[in-house]
Amino acid sequence: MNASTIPLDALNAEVVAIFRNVGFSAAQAAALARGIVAGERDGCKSHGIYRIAGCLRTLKAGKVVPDAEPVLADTDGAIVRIDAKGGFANLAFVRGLPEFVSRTRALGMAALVVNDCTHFSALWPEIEDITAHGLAGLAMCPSYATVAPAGGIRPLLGTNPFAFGWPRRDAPPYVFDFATSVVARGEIELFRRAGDPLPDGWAIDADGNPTDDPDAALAGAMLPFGGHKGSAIATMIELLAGAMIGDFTSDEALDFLGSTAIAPRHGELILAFDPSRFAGGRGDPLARGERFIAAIADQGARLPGQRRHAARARSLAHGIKLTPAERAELDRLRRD
Ligand code: NDP
Ligand code: PYC
Repeated sequence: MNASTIPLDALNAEVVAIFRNVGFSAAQAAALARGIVAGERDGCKSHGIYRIAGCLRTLKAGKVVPDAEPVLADTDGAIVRIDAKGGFANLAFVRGLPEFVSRTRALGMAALVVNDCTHFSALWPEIEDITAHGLAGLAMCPSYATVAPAGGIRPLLGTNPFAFGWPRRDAPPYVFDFATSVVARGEIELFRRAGDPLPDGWAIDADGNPTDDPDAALAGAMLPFGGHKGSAIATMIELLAGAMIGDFTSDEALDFLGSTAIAPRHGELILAFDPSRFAGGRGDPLARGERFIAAIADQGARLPGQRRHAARARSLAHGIKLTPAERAELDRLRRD
């Protein structure tokens, strides 16, 4: 069978129907589908429809609240806090965004703290929602313990994603978004599904020996990117987006869930900055950013996000390509 193509809105309707079928509220289902379809649209398969089955397993295990209504805390100052009430982070972010943007404009910078959320998503959709308002943003969260600290052999850190966005006037925003492990765990799971060996340097087995076997890697530990440097950034995320915001660190999240087969539960920390307020009249920060970004591209180097935006343009023009296995999985999930 050949790959099939599906328009974005048709895929969105299918994904919403899958979540509604098993009891997610309309608001939760819409927010989940938006993230998953964005992943497929932008060629980010590790956080696209492949994640739906994990969301449904999380529901079956009783570890996510399918009709949670996030609650915005009554705070003032720079910290906007939203309690996801055990639902997925996606809807909590949507609900917290307007107050977060308005507080950032009023104060020059603000933080959105999301507590008690279940989280499986890529962070770039949230970052793009911030840059769309002309603001710069940083987002981070723990995950569950699957990564050994540099020099160690046992999982302790999560794959802890870290994302940054800078707004641009006449181009898509500069956005990077990466796991602080060598790759996202979802990527290793896709290698296992395909029966392919892992590249060197991604993981160690349960005895601490380097391995290219996805099963041994998933039973052992993944490695941080950049050795001690990635390990330190992942630790910073545990401290800021775990301990500091009163939510689970990755080892606590794994203890709570008892499994990496379902989506992790923890919090998330998102920071936003108003560049014009920071510049304080000392030049136009977006124009200066533009000069710097152009100097990168002038060397022939590609910008982070460039591959995603090219994939997005193709998807918007021609629809989203699904492999036969992906098409079959969607059909199976709709019947379940
Ligand atoms: P990748 O290594 O695929 O990409 C990381 C970033 O680097 C992207 O912004 C990418 O841009 C950019 N990039 C890649 N190659 C180049 C290059 N040659 N030159 C310039 N920039 C480049 O991502 P990961 O596997 O580390 O993470 C994938 C996703 O997994 C992320 O979206 C992350 O949020 C998510 N994740 C979520 C977790 C969670 O707990 N919720 C946990 C871990 C990861 P581009 O996209 O354009 O290729
Ligand atoms: O791909 O590492 C990952 C991941 C963990 C939780 C969500 N995504």
